[in-house]
Amino acid sequence: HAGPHVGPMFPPTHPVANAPVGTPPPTVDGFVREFLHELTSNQGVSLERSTVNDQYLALAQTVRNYLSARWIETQKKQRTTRPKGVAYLSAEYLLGRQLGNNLLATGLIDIAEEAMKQCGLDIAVLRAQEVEPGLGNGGLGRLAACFVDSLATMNVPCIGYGLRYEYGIFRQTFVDGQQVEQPDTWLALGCPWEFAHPEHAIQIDFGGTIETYVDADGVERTRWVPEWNVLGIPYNYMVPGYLNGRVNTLRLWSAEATKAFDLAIFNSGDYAQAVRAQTFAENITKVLYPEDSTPQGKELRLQQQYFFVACSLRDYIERVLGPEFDLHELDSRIIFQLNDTHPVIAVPELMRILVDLKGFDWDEAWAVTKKCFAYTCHTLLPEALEVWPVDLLGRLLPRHLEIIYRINEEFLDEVREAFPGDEMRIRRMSIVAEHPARAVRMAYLATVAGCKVNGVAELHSQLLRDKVLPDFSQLWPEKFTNVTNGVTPRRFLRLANRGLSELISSAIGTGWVTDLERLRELEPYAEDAEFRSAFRDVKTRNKAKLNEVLIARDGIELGQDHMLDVMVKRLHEYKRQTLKLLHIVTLYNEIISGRLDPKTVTPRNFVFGAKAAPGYLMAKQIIHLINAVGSTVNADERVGGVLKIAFPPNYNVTLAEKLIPAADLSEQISLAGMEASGTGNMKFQMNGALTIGTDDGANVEIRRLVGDENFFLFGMSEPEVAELQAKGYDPGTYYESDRRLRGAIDLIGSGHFSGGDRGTFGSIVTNLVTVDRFMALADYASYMDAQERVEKAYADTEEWTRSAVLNVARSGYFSSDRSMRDYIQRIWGTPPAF
Ligand code: F55
Repeated sequence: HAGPHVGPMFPPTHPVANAPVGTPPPTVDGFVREFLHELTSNQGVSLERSTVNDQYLALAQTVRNYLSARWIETQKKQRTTRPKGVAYLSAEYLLGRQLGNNLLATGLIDIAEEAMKQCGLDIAVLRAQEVEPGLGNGGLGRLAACFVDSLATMNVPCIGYGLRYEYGIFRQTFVDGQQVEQPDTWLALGCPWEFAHPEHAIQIDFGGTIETYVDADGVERTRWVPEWNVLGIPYNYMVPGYLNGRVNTLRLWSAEATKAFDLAIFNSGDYAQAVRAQTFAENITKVLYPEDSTPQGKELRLQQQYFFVACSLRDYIERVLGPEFDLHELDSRIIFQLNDTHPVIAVPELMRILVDLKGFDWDEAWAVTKKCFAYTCHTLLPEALEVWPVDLLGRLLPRHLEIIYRINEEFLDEVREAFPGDEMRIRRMSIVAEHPARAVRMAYLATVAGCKVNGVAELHSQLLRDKVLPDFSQLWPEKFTNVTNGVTPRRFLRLANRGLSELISSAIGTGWVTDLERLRELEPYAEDAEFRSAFRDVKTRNKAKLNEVLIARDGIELGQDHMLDVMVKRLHEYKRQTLKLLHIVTLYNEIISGRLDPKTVTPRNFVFGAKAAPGYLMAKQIIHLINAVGSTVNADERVGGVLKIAFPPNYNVTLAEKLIPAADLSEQISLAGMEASGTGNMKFQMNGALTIGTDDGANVEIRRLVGDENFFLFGMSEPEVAELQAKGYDPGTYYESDRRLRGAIDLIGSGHFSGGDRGTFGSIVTNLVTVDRFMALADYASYMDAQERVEKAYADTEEWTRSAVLNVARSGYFSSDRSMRDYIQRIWGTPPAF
């Protein structure tokens, strides 16, 4: 199963693997000394006078010192071996807290804990001080963070390129149950993990015009005469491999005003204007756009995309490869992996560099470019596919637009040749759409330019071929492939669930941390009553820890000894948080109307976590409804506390690390054919939760691996959805014919959860009964059935635990290490290139 052997996969390690070569292994005393040194020299305070933030920063500095020596070594080695590397281009990295991960990667967890104890400090308190860098929206950004972790751990050279947003994903608060966004000031107390390099600033141009001229050889050429520019400042972050001594780089770009730009204005005497120029430039990396499914066609967003991609290409070509390198061989040293279409403007940028700046002729440049990019698609929703209006693109990047036109012309000639006379096909496939307005379809550009196109789970890749890009997969079937997503077991099992990790290691050793398929060796332990009991103890302790966190964080008290049923993910209609609500409201309605005795109901905590895009009104109303149902049900004495609903605000990576290890049941209930993959589903499985889910995204593969008897499947399959859609879907018929469903919807519509006001949730109700784009009502009955099966199964504690252990044992496939092996094999080219 291991696939190609990538370098020395997990070379033998120093006891503290990321300590500089030749240095003695760190000791608690040494660690204390270095910590106190950092506290006094960097924070300028004594231990007695220091704040928790001082202590956190000094501890982070101490760990960072251990890593930086290996980081420098990794780079030095790469400068001599010159391996082919991956440049992962992603507008988002949802990293989560760094301190715990870096302690784990260096093997310093125990030493640091003891050292802090000797200083009279609790390391848990220091770790809790860190504000996570939330530089992403959700699954796509977290995937990028998992991938760079895996590449470092697998000893694969990789640079992650992205944007250093000053404000990451907004901090969510609830006011009267409604989402209110607060700015995420993650840098306010200082970020000890970044290395700023203003001396390596890169100038990036925008706007202006293009002109033609005749060069020294009498060849007519084009050049871009830009109108304005900004500086890109690189901020480097260390990406340590797990106990292997490699430290890769994540390079995030921050925008500043260029000197030339503001000096000119200063000299003209307009000081205020010069300051405005500064602000204008800094705007580019000010804030992460919080839309995760409907890209905002805003000029600033395109500026962000071009800014980071142009910085990254220049950085790799000029600084990593250097002026001596023959760019005809570019693909021998790099593959640019496009994380969705956000970085696709890199394609015309590379063409511009090669043709306008390096003197390549067009065909030569295109031959190189086509080999250097690969494209990963993360969606199936039509409204999520990025298109850029031609007038906007032409205003900001006139030369790039011209290059895109030429790429399109030559591509359409190829299509004409393959399908003579098929003008409809030409129009369908054109990179430039004509209606409703002229616009560039970025997914098409990525598909034309990429050497490979992949989806993120088997079903998704199939639907990508058949439904999103059918003409392209017909033209180039070999271009299309699948790489099923994965998650890093270091953060989401070893770090987040120390209890389970230790239990696993006591049974099968520690090899699983870097070779997750070895969890298979746990299968026999599912039959071992003692192991199962230990497994339950771990869950119970994780639940207790979660309770502590939720009380401290939000004052939320969960029910004791309840099943923990968790639905955490972005709020979107296709993910169907409303279906989950209909289940809860049904149980509640049956109880208060006397048809269901609460004493016969399995006590359950229902935990939600979800941010809504600020402009997505329906999603915000659903959040409001979850909170309203929560406060009503939790307060209703007739329920007797058997149903508890908790919706802690501001779900993020840090909270995920607390929730997932405590969960019994994982809710993965999207309409089949809508969730590209899901990655939360994998994290829950890995931590021993059972899944209730549809046949969607990676759920399909999870169920195949764990077996039907260990998975609660419900709902229509994707072909059944398509069929119902085709014959015409009418949610009203389901509403009319199902008493419990009608009861639940009517209760919401009655104002029961809104102080008697029928208007508050009126639009949710109307939408469900008349439109229901994602067919929650069609899957309701099947979902309720599946939930009954869950209740029955949960009642048999031993059987449930057996299933939970098997879920863990069969989760090895979902390590992002395996995803990275698949990318290497199917997309990037196999070693020894790396
Ligand atoms: C962010 C910005 C824009 Cl403009 C569009 C989408 C997003 C985004 O965050 N998408 C996203 O998270 N997609 C998810 O990617 C995951 C990783 O592949 C999948 O598991 C998940 O199914 C998909 O929805």
